[in-house]
Amino acid sequence: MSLSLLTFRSLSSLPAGSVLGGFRVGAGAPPEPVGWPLQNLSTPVLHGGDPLLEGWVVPEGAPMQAGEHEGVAWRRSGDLLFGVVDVQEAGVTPEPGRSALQQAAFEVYARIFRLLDAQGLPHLWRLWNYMADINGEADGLERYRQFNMGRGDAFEAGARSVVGRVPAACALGVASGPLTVAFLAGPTPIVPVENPRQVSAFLYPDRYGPRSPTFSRAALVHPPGQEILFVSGTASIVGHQTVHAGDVRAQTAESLDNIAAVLDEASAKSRSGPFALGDLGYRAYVRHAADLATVREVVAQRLGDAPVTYLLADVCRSDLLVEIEGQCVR
Ligand code: 3EB
Repeated sequence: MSLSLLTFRSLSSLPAGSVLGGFRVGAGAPPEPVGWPLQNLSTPVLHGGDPLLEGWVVPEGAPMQAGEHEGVAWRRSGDLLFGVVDVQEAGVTPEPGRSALQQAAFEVYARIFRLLDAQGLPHLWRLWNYMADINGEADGLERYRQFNMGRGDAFEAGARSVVGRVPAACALGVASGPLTVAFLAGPTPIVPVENPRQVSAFLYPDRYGPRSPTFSRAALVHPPGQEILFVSGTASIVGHQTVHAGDVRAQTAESLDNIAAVLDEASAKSRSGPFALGDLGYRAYVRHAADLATVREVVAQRLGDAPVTYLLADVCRSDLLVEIEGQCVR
């Protein structure tokens, strides 16, 4: 069995029988239901083809189970499971002291953990988190920080560690839509990778919010016979501080320096050999469409011909202008 990430031009061109789940990103109207878990992001693709259609696929004829569990749409092949859950904040009833987004984040993650426990696949490998108005303030706290509180509470309620062996992730803002979380899970723990240039996100000091974010800088995961490296969303942060505020060119270069440092650490832990910048496929999230040309110029210098999709999205600190993530599937 071998898992791969494919890019498609139209949803109908997907070999539906072999898709675990995937992503549709673009400015246009959301698609009709496709019969497999699809994370839809209503945000423009700035470069790389709008809409972006990506699917995690297994070989034709591989076993496939599917279901829905407390609103989590999932598909499973062997011991690999991909799921998507969307929650409208307006539809949740916050517990006293919790904001709607905090409650939504808690419920999303609590449902994911219950599903994974029921499936006997307890290990989250990679999370894709998107929400509206991520930098907006409500009830005196930035919404991203509210999300972190709900997520962290759910990890603890689900008996998961909030430090150390935590999944790779990204968390971005889009103009509108529900809190949407996609995930890939499996039977084995991740091998966590941190960045010596950065404080681990799960150890950020409380000036960045009451609960630290719950993610590793990268995760090595091992489907049967394979190794996949997921590099989490990576930004212009050194130590725990944003550097190069207001300078998108320098932020892009710093983000790539951070990814290079993460790849060095991942290479030391790899079963499949070292990782170079050119070995990965990337998504770059750009806050201001007008910065696209600058970001692309720096990326092209460093990444050469590696595939990069550019999306319009808000990064989770208001002074960050760009965030880049990637994966290498072997
Ligand atoms: C950072 O390094 C930038 O909250 O899941 C990157 C990746 C970021 C994941 C998350 C946040 C998350 O802190 C932000």
